[in-house]
Amino acid sequence: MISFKINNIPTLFIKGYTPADTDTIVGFVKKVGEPTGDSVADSVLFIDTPATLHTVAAVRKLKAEGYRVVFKDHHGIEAEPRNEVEKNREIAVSELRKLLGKDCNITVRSLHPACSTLVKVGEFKNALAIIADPDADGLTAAMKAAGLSYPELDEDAAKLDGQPSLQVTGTYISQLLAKGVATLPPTDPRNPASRDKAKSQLFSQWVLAVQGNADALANLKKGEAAYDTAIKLSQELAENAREVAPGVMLVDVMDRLGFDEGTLQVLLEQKPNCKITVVRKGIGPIAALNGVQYSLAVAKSCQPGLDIRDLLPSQFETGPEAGIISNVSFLLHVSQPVWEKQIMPAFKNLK
Ligand SMILES: [Mn+2]
Repeated sequence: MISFKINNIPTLFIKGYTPADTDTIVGFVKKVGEPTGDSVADSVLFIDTPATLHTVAAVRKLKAEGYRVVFKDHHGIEAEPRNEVEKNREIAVSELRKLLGKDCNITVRSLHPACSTLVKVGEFKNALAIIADPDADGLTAAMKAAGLSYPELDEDAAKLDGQPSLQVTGTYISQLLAKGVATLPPTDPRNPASRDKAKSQLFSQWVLAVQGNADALANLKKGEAAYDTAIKLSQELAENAREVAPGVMLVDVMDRLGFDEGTLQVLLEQKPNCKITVVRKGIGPIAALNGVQYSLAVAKSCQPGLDIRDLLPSQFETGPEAGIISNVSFLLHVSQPVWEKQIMPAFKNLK
């Protein structure tokens, strides 16, 4: 759990994925303050947090306690729901619209690549609390809502929330955040707090650096050196990539640590005829259960036009246990059995 004040507003970074997350959100807000009957001072902004049944439960509890909840997000489903997660997303979105009315603005990523574009600078500077997605998009959107911004923030946020190859292409300050995120310790199921602790430090340092704090900026620059080392390792790995199907470039990084996935992806995409990049790795939510995870991404030049979920059956189970995770059309993560039984044969059907 990551929380700190942004421009004096207590901000909690969390995904509402479990009943415990519901309790954490409600507990956080209640600890910050009791409702007073003032619609501004009682406002709790949810921003960039995907609508789930657990976020709905948190919103419902907060409303019942007398808080005003404003929900702004860009994880709406763009087409027909294709799996349980997407079906539940649609249910959760319609519940939130019913509960919140005009205080609910859930849109789609193609219209709002960054959630910062859903708020005006300082629109929630007198709010009680902010609940944000624990990533760079949630951070930048929460900052802008709280009244801390800079001219290029929206464009930076869209890049930070885009595919890995875009993430380090923003302004210098934005690059420092992207590079910091890229070199965070990986999610370790045996020590889940280690990544959160490092991320919390990075986020809070970055908020200070944006405000011109020299020490924070110096700390972020130290992180840049670690990133440079990661770039060199990525270059070595890219040299060992194999074309496993026409236009599909795979690199195995199972025993490698400290490389940068965004850079690796860019280097793979630069190989002749590359349509899809694949990284076979030992970290990630599927790898945490099965030991191995294949992370597939559509090369930038093939987007839009190629929906990577077309490699899957029309209805599919999703989640780490099912060995399939895909939230957007250009990214897909699968287990070793799904890779062998489903994905490899399906490459034949790629146009
Ligand atoms: Mn986002």
